Amino acid sequence: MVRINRRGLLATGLAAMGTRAFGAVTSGGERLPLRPGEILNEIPSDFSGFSFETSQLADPDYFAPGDASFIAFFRRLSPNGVLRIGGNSSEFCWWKATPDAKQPVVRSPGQGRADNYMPQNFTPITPAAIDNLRGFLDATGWHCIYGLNFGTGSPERDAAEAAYVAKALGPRLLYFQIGNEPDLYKSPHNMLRPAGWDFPDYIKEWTAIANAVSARVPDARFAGPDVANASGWVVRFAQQAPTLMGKRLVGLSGHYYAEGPPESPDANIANLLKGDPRIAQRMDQIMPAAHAADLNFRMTEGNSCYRGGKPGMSNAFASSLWGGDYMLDMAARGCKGINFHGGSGKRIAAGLGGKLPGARDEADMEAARLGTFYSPLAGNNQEGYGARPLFYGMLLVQQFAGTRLVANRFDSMGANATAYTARAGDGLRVAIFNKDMSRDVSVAIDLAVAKARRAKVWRLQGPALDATSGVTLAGATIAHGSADWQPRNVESVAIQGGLANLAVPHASGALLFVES
Ligand code: BDP
Repeated sequence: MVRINRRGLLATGLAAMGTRAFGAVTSGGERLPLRPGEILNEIPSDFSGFSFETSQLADPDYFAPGDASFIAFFRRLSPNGVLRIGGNSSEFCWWKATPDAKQPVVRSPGQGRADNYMPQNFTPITPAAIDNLRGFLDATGWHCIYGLNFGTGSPERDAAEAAYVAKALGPRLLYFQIGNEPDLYKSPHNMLRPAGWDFPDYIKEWTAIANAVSARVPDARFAGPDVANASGWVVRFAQQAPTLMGKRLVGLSGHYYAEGPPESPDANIANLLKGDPRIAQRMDQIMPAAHAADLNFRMTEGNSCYRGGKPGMSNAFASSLWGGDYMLDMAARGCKGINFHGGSGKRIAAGLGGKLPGARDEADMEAARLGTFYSPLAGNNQEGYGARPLFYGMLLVQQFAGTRLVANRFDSMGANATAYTARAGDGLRVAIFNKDMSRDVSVAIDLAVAKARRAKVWRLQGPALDATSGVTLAGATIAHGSADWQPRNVESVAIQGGLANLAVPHASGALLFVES
């Protein structure tokens, strides 16, 4: 087991491991000294993933083994990613085991309230959808996290659904989650539980459902608590759930939305790229509890802006740089996976009580039809799929799958730029996100320690931060429909005296592959 150090924390015995502080500076350049002995995280092969609303399964052909375009995009991103099913709609979906099964009668106090952002309409999920989901997972090579209904479900109904899902998905099922963002249940926007309901009530109800599921699914596994914000709940869950569920409890989870709501003028590109202190605050709370419980933490649902995203930001080039940086920042803090939320605007809006507040006009509505504003993929099984800008950031990060993220001491000299470094086999990977809106950086990367011989670079580029098309990785776009893509522009970077100098213009990213 590799010891994981918090970012910025110097491992003891570093000198003994043969590393030293590299102090290279080029004239006016930013410095990137590596700390290859200080391992921050082993990035698993299934680090990347998508998150979709459970209600997408209402169309049993949405995830289907014959949807070549959708499958091609999943495989383009990763041969072994994670598809998480959940979201607000998971709280209003019901298991329709047979054609004559009756929709359960559920009273939800949020019904009819303008300030409520929950579906309030019930969606049936049928065995055919789950069978197709299995075929889709087999065709993509992906695994699934399946969310059960806590808000309006019952232990019996959840157990019946889980029994079918576990059997149909087989080894493609990673684990179940129960409930979506339970820390928000008592808020007026949600109202799945009354004011005053809190974590002790949650863990009691959660355990009752988990036990009912375990009775029907002997090898059932669970993760949680899939909170919206409350890192304190993740800590308490890490402390209590293993005692209650033993080895069945296999992971911790939580969500993250960077900005929102979309109507707010503060939800803008400058703020998105600035970085968010809540990330460190939450992870500094979560990771010690995760380590103490010997559990991994996954960010199972999130994106650039809640309530369906903000057009011109969430579907623009800014989201490529934000998404790539966010994923590696989380990895550097110990996170073991990221699922960006998406899917059709119709399903996302329905999951928000029929609202999509980001949409300003017909063009926005058309964009949302193909994939809500923050969705990494846009399309459907008739028109084929295409990659949104966020997908390109994810594809860059995918090059870190299976590597060991190591520390560095990047000095951006005041520019809004970040750098991530990893050991990959004999070589190194270096990602630099220059999120600065005006300052170019020229980074002196000290590669002496890697005895580097050769380095090449892929660029992450777009016409402008608010451009919703024209994004490229390594000079190439990902083809609509087929997901075909291969690097077109691969620059060689000279290494002199152990230093590689890499210019990264403002509003762009770079991924350096170093061979030893
Ligand atoms: C989360 C919900 C998800 C929504 C998303 C949003 O889990 O269903 O689509 O927010 O607001 O809170 O966009």
